[in-house]
Amino acid sequence: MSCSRRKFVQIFGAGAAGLLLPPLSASLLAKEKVSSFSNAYALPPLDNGKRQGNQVTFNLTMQRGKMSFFPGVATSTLGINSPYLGPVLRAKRGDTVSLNVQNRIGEESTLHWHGFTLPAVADGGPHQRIASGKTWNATFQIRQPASTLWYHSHQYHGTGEQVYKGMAGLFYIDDENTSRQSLPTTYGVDDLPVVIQDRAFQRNGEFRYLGMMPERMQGMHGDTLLINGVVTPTLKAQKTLIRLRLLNGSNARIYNLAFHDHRPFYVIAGDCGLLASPVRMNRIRLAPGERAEVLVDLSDRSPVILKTLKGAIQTTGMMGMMMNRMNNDREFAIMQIDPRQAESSSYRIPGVLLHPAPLSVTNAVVTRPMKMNMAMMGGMGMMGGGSRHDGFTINGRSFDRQRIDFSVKRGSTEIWEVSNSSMLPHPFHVHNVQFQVLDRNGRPPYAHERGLKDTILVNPDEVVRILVPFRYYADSQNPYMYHCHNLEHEDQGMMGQFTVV
Ligand SMILES: [Cu+2]
Repeated sequence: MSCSRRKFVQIFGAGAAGLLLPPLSASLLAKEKVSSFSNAYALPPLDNGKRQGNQVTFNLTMQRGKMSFFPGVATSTLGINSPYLGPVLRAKRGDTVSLNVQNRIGEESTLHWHGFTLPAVADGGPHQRIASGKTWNATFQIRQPASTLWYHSHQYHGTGEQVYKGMAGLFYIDDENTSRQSLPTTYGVDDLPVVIQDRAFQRNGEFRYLGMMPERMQGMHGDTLLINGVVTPTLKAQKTLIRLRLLNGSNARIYNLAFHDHRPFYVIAGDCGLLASPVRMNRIRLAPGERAEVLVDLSDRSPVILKTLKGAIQTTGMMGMMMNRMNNDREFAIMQIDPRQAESSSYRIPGVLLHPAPLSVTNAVVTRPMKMNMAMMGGMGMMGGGSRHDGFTINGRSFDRQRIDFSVKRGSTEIWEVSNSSMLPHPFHVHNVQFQVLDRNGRPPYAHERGLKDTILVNPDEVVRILVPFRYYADSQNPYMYHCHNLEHEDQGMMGQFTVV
C-alpha cells in the first residue's frame, strides 16, 4: 500500500470513501450556475468612528438578519451593524481605538482584530468571550503601518459557522504616508473593497453549512460566489485606474485570481502593508485570511471579468484526486468590472512605494517548528459529525483552551519553521504580529509575498520559514492564537496558543 493510500484509509476508512463521494460531487455539479452579472456591486458602509483628537470610538452591534442573495429568497444571516458582514472601519496609525462590541445574536461570540498588534486582552480570540446580551470593549493603540486588515468571529468551536453566516468586516489603517503615496485612495470611487466568499445554499434559501464528512476534512466550500455579500456582481468603474482591496474572507476556498483576458494587474500590498514596488502579475493565489491590494488599468474601457482559475490548490495523493472529483478546484466567475463610463484617472502605476522597513534576520533568537498535520487517530471521529477531533494538529497536538503551548519574550524576534505533512494546503496565521517570509522550501518567497504578512499558505510537503517579531505587549495570563485559517480545520483543533512575557 502506498503512503498516500495509507493516509487516505486512515482518514476516511477503507469502505466509506466509495460510498460518500458520488452523491456529493453529483450534487455540486448539478448546482453549477452561470452568472449574468446582473447584480450591482455593493459598497460596504465606511465607519470612521467618533473622533476626539487621537481617540476614536466605534460602536458595533452583532446582530441577526435576513438577506436576499437571490430574488424573492430570504437567507438568515449574521452581521455587524448590518444584516450581513460589517462596515469598513477606518483609523490612523497613532490613534487609540475603543471598540464597543454589543452581542445581540442570542449566542456567545467574539470579535477578533485580524492582523493587529495589540494587547492580548483586546485580541478578541476565543478567550474574550462576549455572552449573549453583553458588550465587550477592546481598546488599543494602532502601532503599525497603513494596511487592509479585517475582523471576524473567533468563537471557540464556532468560528467557521459564525463567519460563514456573515460575522466579518474590513478594517483599514492609514498612516502618515497614505496621503503622500501616488495611489488611488478615494473610498468607493477608485479605492474599492472586495470581500470574496463562497457559499452553499439549501433549497429553502438558507445557507448550507457542513454536511458530509469530506467537507469537514477540506473545509466548507460553496458553489456561489459573493462579493461584499452580493452574488457575482458588476462594478461600474468610475475611474480608469482602480485599487481593489481583495480579502479572501472564505472559510476554506483558495482562489487563483485572474482576469478573463489575462490582463496584468499590479500588486501593491499584501496582508499588512505596502510592498517596496508594484509587482506585475496576471494571476494571484489568495488563501483564506490573506489580503492583496491591486491596481487595475481599465483605460481600454473594455469590461473584464475577475475569475478564479483552476489550479488554486496544490494537493498530494488520494486527497488531491478526491478534491478534483468533488470539483472544489474549478473555475468560477467572481465579478465583472465595467469601465465604459469611467473617467480618466490622474494616477499611473507608481515605480516605488513608501513601504514599511523590512525586518532584520540577524537578531532572531529562537527557531521554532510549527508542524501542521491532519491524520485521523480514532478512525470514526470525522464520521461522527461532531466538531471536536484529535486529528487536526500543530506539533502533534490539537487545541486545548487550558494549555499554553509556549511563551516568547517581549522584544524578541523568532524564526518559525512552518511545515505541512498533510495532503491539503493550510494557511497559517499568527495573532498580534506582522511577519516576514524568509523562504519557501529554501527558495526566496514570491515577489508579492515580500511585504509584512500575518497569514501564509503552506502547501503539502512545504516548509515555509517566517521571521516573527514580538514587539510590544507582555501578559503572562492571556494568550494569542496561531492556527490554520481554514476555519473548519481551526474549529477542529489545528490551533495553538502562546503568551508574550
Ligand atoms: Cu488547515
